[in-house]
Amino acid sequence: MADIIRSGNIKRIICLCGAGISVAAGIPDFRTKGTGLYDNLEKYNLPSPESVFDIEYFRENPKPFICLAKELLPGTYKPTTTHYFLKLLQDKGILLRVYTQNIDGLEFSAGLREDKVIQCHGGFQSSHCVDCNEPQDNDRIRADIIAGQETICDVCGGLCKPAITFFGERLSPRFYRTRAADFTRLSIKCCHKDCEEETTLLPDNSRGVFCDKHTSDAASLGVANTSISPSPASLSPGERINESDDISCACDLLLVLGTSLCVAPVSGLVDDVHWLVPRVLMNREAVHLYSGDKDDWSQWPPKIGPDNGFRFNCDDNYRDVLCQMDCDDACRNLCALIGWENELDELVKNEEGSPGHA
Ligand code: CNA
Repeated sequence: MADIIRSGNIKRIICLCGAGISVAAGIPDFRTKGTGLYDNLEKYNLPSPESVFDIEYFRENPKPFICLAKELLPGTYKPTTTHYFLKLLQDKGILLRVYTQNIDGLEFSAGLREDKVIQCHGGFQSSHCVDCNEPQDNDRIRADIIAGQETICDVCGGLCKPAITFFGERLSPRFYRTRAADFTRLSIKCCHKDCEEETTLLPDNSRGVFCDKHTSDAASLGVANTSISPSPASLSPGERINESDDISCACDLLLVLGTSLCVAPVSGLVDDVHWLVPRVLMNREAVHLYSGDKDDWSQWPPKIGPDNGFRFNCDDNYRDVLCQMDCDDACRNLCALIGWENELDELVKNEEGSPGHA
């Protein structure tokens, strides 16, 4: 991996991150036994640990979430070596995007630009009422969280919360838009009749895709009548696309760091990259493993489904790499092999204690 990065052939890295990258900062992850946040919530007798992020449960009992939110409020923790590794990739101009499931905002504390980061599960940057959706004063919410009390909406009396995505809530439109652009890209024309705009298609062929201008028309369109070929809407799942079609890929390396990949749809991003893109997992445990033999590799794109996953131990593995260790060590080792260790050290040293960090 170090060799191909050093060669300069890698230009658009996507990093997919989870709670593990912030563990060294002192923020426990969710599922590590004995130290995870779920364990710390035991006193609330939650029906299941995930209930803390369940919107229906929150309406009944917001206290566990408020307790957790207090723990994770931005400004309390410092970024880790892994966060600075992401910054280094940005500085080198080879970072396409960071998809983080974390809500702690440490990517920004490390200096990553807003356009480079997708906070898949939202964050604390804004707040709203869960009933009437009225935007709320963030400082007020923050003060209430610190005081351990809920915030009541002035307009309708409903409960308010930061813009963190709960189970049962849709991820942001920005997540879906950026995913479509960053992952496997097939150059096709928009499905709208007479539109010549280029647009994107995800690898499962699951839906017709329209250019930005026509996305909102999608529901009302008779796409089957389009004269433009190939029309993704007319392809059945798994149908082979003409080999002469220009298949280009926005991402050329996927790094997956510190996540159990248990939460969809983010977990599915691993299988969204083009099948020739190398994938590296830097994690304490091997996760999201391929577990069957039902893939039909004669078809392109391969179907997205339970048969996907990392193929570390499979004979036919040609692109998946497992670095089973703490991600700070994995990032440092990789930097050492590439020859970037001093630059990483500089970043960690210079940024430490800079404004905004606790
Ligand atoms: P998770 O399910 O708790 O998994 C964490 C993974 O990281 C596990 O596989 C661990 O083995 C691994 N791990 C732990 N420490 C390290 C380390 N130092 N180096 C490498 N690997 C390590 O967390 P996910 O992110 O996969 O789950 C998604 C949830 C967790 C998201 O919705 C987050 O919002 C939520 N979460 C966020 C934070 C945060 O913002 N920092 C903290 C805890 C949970």
